[in-house]
Amino acid sequence: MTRNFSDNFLWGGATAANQLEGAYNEAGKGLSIADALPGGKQRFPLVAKPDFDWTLDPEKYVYPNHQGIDHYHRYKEDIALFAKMGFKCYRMSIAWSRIFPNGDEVEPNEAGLAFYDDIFDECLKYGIEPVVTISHYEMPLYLAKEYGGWKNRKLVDFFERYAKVVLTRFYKKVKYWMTFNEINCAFHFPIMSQGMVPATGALEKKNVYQAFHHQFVASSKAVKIAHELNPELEIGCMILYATTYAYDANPINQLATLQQNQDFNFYCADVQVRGEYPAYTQRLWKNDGVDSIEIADGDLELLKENTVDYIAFSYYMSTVINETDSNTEQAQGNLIGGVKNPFLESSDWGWQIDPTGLRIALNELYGRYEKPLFIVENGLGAYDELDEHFQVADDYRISYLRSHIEAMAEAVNDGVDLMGYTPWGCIDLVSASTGEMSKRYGFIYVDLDDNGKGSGERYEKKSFNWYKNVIATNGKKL
Ligand code: BGP
Repeated sequence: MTRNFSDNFLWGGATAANQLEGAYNEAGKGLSIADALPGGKQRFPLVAKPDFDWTLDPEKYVYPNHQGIDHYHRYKEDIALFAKMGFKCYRMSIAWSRIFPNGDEVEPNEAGLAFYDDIFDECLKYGIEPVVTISHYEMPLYLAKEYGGWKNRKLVDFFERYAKVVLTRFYKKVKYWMTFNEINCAFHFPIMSQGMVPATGALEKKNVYQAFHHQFVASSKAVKIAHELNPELEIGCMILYATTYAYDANPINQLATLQQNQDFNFYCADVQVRGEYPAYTQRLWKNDGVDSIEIADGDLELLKENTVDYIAFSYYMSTVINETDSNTEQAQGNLIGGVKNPFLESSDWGWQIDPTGLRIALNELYGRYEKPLFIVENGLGAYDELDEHFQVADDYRISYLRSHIEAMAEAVNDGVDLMGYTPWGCIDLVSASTGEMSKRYGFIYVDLDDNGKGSGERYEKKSFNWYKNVIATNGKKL
């Protein structure tokens, strides 16, 4: 028996404010942490240095997030293109620093709110359902610099105020929400989602676990606000999921794989979905040399009473664990690496391509939580070439997406409740890990290079029509 994707399946695409809006200092917007990240492959090595203190140095570096793809001024054209593809939904994020420029103000910036009103109206005009991430790697820079990021409990109050403002303002226009993008990525790189760098304690695990706790509490507060506004609102957690294989049948590698799954893939979702810290928490903290963290009175009740409605996740690749042989070849990855898998091909950036891993991920997540799942990021970062006819023959992208959608369909046949699919970077945008424009994911080509030079014009790639057809046939014609 072949099942179909549900009739209301949410086909769409995904972006994040800091990677496409630009206009980084317009209409009262404050700087976000993303505005302080230099462009190029040096991005993460630079910000991981012990002396990185968020100081901008425009003489030395380019800051591609300042300009993004100028979506702030061109959003009508961009959303019209999404509509042309037949998007049912559009996953995007609100830039916190547009609403609260420093993060600790009492009153929001009306110009920022008005901008998102316009964006949502534009989407709704075409029948596109907005799916909104409240915080996607773009907390106000001031909160990172002056308060030391999420290890500081004060952030809970600032986030609560921000979440309350945006939920209250937009809940009649936006039904689907997520709190923190890839919350678990902080295990590897606390700068993006916790706003902490080595100079402010990012290397001390206790700070990372403390920051996670504050984010869990903040997330639950947002869930509470949303459900009080309207119980029909759906608000999810969002994790980075990397299907994890043991290198071989050696029980040592099998155990390490089980623990890697608990520690990286499940820890945050366990708290946000089940409402309590999982049984392996003490083992995990102890492995990282942490005895305890501060938990305020009422926190655990709040977590228990305000769990998420669905699990959103990003899936780009799988990873392999080998504890018994340190000489195995290493792979690159989406903030995580691991051992190279001899059975898989890799992208131009060394991320291992594994559609079957997506079917496994869907089954693992659904088996564990039995809550609806939403794939809110997936896709292939590749070098594209615009030819003299302004066309891009991105057959490699079509083939990547086709194989992943096939895997999704199989997972639906397996019984998984899947709400939707929003491939990452549906329009080319600035890469999160390297700040490059040349790492492209989109169905729409944007004529800008790594230095932000180019016409900025938009062109439909070959994958544009392909995806349009996928949506029109509800995933039947791939
Ligand atoms: C995820 C992030 C996105 C996005 C994507 C692709 O980790 O949530 O913001 O950028 O990965 O990564 P990159 O841009 O580094 O290729």
